[in-house]
Amino acid sequence: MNIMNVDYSTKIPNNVNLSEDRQVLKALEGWHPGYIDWWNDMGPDGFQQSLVYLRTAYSVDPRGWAKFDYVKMPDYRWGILLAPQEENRVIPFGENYGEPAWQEVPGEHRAMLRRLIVIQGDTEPASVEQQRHLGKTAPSLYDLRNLFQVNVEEGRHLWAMVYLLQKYFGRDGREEADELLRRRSGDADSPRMLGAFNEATPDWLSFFMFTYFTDRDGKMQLHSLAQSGFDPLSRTCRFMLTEEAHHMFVGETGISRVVQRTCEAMKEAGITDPTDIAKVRALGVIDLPTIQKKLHLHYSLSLDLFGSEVSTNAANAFNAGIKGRYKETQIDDDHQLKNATYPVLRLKDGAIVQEEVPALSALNMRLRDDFVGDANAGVTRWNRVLERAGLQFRLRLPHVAFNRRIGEFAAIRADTDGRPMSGERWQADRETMLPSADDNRFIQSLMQPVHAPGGFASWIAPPRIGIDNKPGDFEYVKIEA
Ligand code: BYC
Repeated sequence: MNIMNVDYSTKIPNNVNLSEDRQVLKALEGWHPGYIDWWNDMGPDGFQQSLVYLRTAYSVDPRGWAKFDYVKMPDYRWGILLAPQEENRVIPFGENYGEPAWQEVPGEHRAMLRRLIVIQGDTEPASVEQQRHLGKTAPSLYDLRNLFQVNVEEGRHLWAMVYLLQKYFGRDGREEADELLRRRSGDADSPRMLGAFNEATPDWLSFFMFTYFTDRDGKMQLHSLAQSGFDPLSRTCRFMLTEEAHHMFVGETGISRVVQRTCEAMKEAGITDPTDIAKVRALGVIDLPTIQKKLHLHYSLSLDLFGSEVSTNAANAFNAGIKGRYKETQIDDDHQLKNATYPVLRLKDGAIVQEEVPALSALNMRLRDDFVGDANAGVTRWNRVLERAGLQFRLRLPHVAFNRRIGEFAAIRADTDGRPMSGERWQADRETMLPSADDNRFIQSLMQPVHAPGGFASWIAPPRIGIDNKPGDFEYVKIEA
């Protein structure tokens, strides 16, 4: 079989020769009904019989890997796709730097590897659960289709991790695969593993912020795991990144279209003061300060996903050759961090100070810094929309100490500029920094579905180009199939 093309003859499409790997095929086929049950219970609420114009991966060739067609979501071909194996690949960092990459799990690192794969796997179904009610309030068929595209691909990413667990981790891998279908986002007894994946995604502005910021954490983490010396994990993550790009596109263009619509409506009504919230809201668009508050929330939740700034777990994973740095192979150093240091923001006597620490222990911080740089690029593009509209208002990322629950700053309250503040001040000012109940009620009031082809809700501009170059009035979802 050509590794580039996917074998669709087995129940589970794949490019890993499953038809000759009977044991793993059997295990995956055994897991499949539970997955479909989970999809029916916790996947998109409604629309399961609608025809959705979705892309499906049919190859892992970067020059052409997906095809678009109408599919009912439960019939989506969730497959197992790994990027082609690189010949003579070596472990690109850590204590085993330069040795041949592992094709089997190295015994001494088994527990650590399994934990990272389980954490990665846990986030994928969690996001589908968080977004399951959004279909009911989609602002257009275009957006509805994008939501479902993201959802089915997160489902595929779960399959990707489950394949690794079932193929390489025997019985405990199978148990972990079952647990991934058992935990539920936000459940009091059996929550998802990481904080941000237990938060609600109650409206479409949250969805766009989530796909912009939280999926971008996914991008950074997947890049680090794509460097792994455990080759099957590396190849899996490399292909997942191909799909991930669209998810962040949905977020970035989603926010951009919301900002654009607000600017247009303000201009038409002759409103120049963005803080004149009541007047702006009366136009049926989301005022800019509320967009900024949503940004504060989702950015700070996403920062928590990087773990503690100083972490021995991260150092151990790097030393072991299991989890590298963002773009590891492009970094010009010893790839072992023997004598290197890295600047970390820390809390000392209630103040935020910068401190040089051994680079090995600062890998979470470093990845978070890479994330901040990457996230800033989109903010700059949103601000161009504001600039073109002639408004002074600018969106910005808050300080990394703002609203944190993990790491150095979990112990303090700080404002959006990183100035420590008392608990009372925080309570008093909270609603100026984070969405208030009133803000959320207003956003909810705008969440009315628009199902006419080519139609868009009052609060969001149409996209500049359609998916797969389709025209503006294309029926991306045939709701009554
Ligand atoms: N919430 O040394 P520490 C995505 C735990 S998103 C709860 O600080 P470490 C996606 C930690 O487990 C990407 N607990 O950090 C996006 C540890 O517990 P134990 C998902 C947390 O170990 C959108 C303890 O605190 N992928 O793909 O370096 C849609 C001390 O840990 C949290 C990954 O995250 C938290 N936020 O962990 C769909 C990659 N942070 O072991 C998908 C895999 C830390 O002491 N995961 N803890 O019991 C990892 O690389 C690492 O586990 C972490 C940081 C990045 C989470």
